[in-house]
Amino acid sequence: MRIVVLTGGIGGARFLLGVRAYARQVGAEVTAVVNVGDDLRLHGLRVCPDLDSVMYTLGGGADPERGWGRVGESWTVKDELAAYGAEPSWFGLGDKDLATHLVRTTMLDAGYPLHQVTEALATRWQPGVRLLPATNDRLETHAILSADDGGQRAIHFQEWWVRHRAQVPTHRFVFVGADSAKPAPGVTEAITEADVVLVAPSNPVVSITPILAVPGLREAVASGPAPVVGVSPIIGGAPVRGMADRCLEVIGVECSAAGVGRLYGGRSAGGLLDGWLVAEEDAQTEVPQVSVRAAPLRMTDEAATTAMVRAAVEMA
Ligand code: FO1
Repeated sequence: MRIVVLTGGIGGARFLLGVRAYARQVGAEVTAVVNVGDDLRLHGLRVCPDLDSVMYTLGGGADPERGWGRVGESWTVKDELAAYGAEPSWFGLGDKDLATHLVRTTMLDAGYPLHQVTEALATRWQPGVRLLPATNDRLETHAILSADDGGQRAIHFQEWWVRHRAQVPTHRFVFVGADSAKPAPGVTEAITEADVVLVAPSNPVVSITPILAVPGLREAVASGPAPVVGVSPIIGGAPVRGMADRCLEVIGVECSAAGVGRLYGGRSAGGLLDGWLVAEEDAQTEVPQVSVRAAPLRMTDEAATTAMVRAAVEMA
């Protein structure tokens, strides 16, 4: 069996632990198509937060509390950069984490595409699933705010997320580069050859939507042969972690399992989903043209997450 997972963020990385465990039980291959909209360049380095969260989490190197960056991290370089007044100082680069950005930036500057760089970095971490960036091309999520002159201005998603903690009035998100980005090599093939496509319980607005914004990718999923089952990131009207509620508010979508299910939409109604797995407290959720099933969705440990994955695949 071939499983493809659309994923991003910390929740998506945790979900992949369960997908990998399930795949080992049933002998399936897993390809994770990972969001790159959070990527940014700072201090001369290319940082890929979602690819790194997935790689570190599956490779056993992630800090379990933070969910991003490395366990047992130190911050000497960060402090030295701050001592120079080198901005941005609001985005913390750990000393161990920096090695990843240095290797990635060196390889990208040497001309290797991001999907090959990702494969090279994963050789060390052995994540046990294939990691593919949604695209090798520039695709950056920016938040559009009101400017002092009455106009509007864009800031990078990371500034919105980390510096402002999403607490700044925001008009909308834009995915810079989406119009000309192409799916990374292997992405479309993985989707069309999949037996099931899972949409991880990631942030629907800034982790899943940027993946689907890559021309051709949404179509590949929606018109592919594999059933598509999503897992709700919202339980009882609130995100399990992170700020998906703020993101949904920006785009005017109700922060509920139903709201996100309708955002993705039913495949026979031009959307994405065949199935939508919701938490037991949301069992009454209805999404037009989508079959809804309830299961425990709290990823408290790998066994719980594996059970969620099994429920989603069985739905498919
Ligand atoms: N998140 C924070 O809240 N503060 C940080 O200083 C921070 C640094 C950071 C460095 C590398 C990295 O891969 C992720 C980092 N994150 C930080 C998390 C990041 O903003 C989010 O994980 C994703 O971009 C959203 O899912």
